[in-house]
Amino acid sequence: MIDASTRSHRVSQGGIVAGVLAPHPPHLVYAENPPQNEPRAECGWEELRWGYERLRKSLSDDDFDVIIVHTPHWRTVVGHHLLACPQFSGLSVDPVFPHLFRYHYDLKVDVELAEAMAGEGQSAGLQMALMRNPKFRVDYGTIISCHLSRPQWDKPIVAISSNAGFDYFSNDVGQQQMIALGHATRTAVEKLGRRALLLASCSLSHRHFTEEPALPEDMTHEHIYNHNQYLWDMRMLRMMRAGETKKIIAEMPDFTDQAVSETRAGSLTWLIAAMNFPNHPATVHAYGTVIGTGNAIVEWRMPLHASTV
Ligand code: 2X7
Ligand code: FE2
Repeated sequence: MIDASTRSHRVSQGGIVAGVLAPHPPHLVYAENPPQNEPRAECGWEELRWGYERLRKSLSDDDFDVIIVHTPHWRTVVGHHLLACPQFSGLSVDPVFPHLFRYHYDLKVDVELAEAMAGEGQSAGLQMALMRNPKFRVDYGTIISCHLSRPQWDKPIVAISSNAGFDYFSNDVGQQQMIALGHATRTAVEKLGRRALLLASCSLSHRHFTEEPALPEDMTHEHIYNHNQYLWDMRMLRMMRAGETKKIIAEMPDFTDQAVSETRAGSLTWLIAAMNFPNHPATVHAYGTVIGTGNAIVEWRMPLHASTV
């Protein structure tokens, strides 16, 4: 039994405050019309956007120092890379949807934490690298998850690339690496006493349409395109709501293949391992499709941080 004084002691020591499955369809930023994004939209994808709104409300009382995000759209062939300059700014354009996402970003990085994570990863036998080029263009997976979770951009971030181990070896090998990276992340956070919000920037099932409607936000075209993949998404969400994260990890290689899922990038496995396989229920803030892909916004509040500070 952990009493209140133990809890606040642990909070002041730092740790993972919450972990979130925080998908990054550029359409969601497009439909929000923030000043940083050039294209303008009328509306669209409300279920998911309102889900992100619920997430932001849920997080608003949390006192976290840093956001750590694992992104599928910064692909690295050799090792796991981390942003490691104090600041990055520039224009991020989605290569597939340049008419929806042209976003002017200006973000700060917790370099000390990035270095500590790289050190812990290396000690665990992983190949790690630090991105020291301040002109490096930050990918849209990082920017969109961070923007939708915390549009104020008032917290430093650490962004982690997705290594191609899943493709070069197998889902099982890729997953083992992501579990090691998750543990290394948690160790670094705790050693430095940071209070961290973790984001796994990925969708679930990934079957999508092949022709875009003339008006991208015309919701009459938006739906699931494959029932089997939808059933897989529902199975994953059921396990999340039941606190069965070990079962999720066990089934992840099959889910990844059969639902052609973006979990192939490793983000969700990393998140679950970093939280040390929680067995309490997650909150599903929303599920919806974007160009037919399945996307869920899911929050695991870590119990030690649930009602403290
Ligand atoms: O990168 C993406 C994605 N993961 C899901 C939906 C739509 C576009 O881009
Ligand atoms: Fe994606």
